[in-house]
Amino acid sequence: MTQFIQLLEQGKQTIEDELLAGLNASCAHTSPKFLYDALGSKLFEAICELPEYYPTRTEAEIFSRHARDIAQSIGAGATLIDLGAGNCAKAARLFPQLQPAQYVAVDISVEFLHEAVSRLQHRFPAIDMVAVGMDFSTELALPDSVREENRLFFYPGSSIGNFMPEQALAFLRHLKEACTQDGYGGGGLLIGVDLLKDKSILDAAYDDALGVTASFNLNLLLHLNRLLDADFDVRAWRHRGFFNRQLSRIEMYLEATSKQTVRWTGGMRCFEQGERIHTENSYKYTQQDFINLLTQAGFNNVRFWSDPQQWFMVCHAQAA
Ligand code: AVI
Repeated sequence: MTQFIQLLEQGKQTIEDELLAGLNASCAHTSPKFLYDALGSKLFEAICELPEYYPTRTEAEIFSRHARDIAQSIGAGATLIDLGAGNCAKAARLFPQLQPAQYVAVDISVEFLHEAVSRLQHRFPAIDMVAVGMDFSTELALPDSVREENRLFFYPGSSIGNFMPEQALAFLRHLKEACTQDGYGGGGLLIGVDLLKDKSILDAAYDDALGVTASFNLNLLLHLNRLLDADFDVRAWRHRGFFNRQLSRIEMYLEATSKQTVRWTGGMRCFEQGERIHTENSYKYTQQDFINLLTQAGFNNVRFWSDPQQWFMVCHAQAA
């Protein structure tokens, strides 16, 4: 029977403190995790369907083209831990080839996982399943019912790109430790990584013609209004998303289109016309730079698969 477990959720005060520290900083900023309220998650799903947003379909092509090879590299009987599982669709496509012994779906709230994991358990009754609600970017202590043998962390979609490189390294190190804790070996990491490419392709992917990415970014203001009881006027802001070559990253901002004062619980800030809130980075790696990062984090025997244009790669790295 599937287990559903919610671990400690961040308290309202912690969330407010984090947001206010960012909004009051000289260069205002917010963590990308605040882009994903219920509407933000739907808008992100829509982004994944856009012609300009190549990562989702390119990664899916790599998985379907190389499924056998990837499954062989991993071996059967893994404890498949899906970080940011959402609708669980990406992991589910691997089940027939991979034949995991246990599937662990992890997302920020176990509520998001209920329907998807229940449906999946029905389709694959022989696989033991656990759904866990936790913020895995800050904490990786999994419940006792998660098997310690042969842990394979699955982190697709190039979400690793949303960490600063030093945070990405620290996160990868944590994953490596979580694979090998208590002397268990045999585990590893299966990860999707977006690769460095032409600026024009990257710019279009994060500033699409339909304006879906703009809506995704602007929706953050509605989320902030709810979280902070703030009065951001969405119409007084615009989306900016572009590739910064020097830092090898997409930068997303919300830019004030006029001078304005925004009020929130216990404070306010005056934004000048053109002043920005930095809402997301999305780092783009070269194959070699990312493999080096995995090695620095303690992983070894890295194998990778890419598409013919080399726009994206999927890596399997061993922990032991
Ligand atoms: C979730 N993450 C990998 C996406 C990315 O490409 O960095 C988020 C995103 N932001 C704008 N478009 C997509």
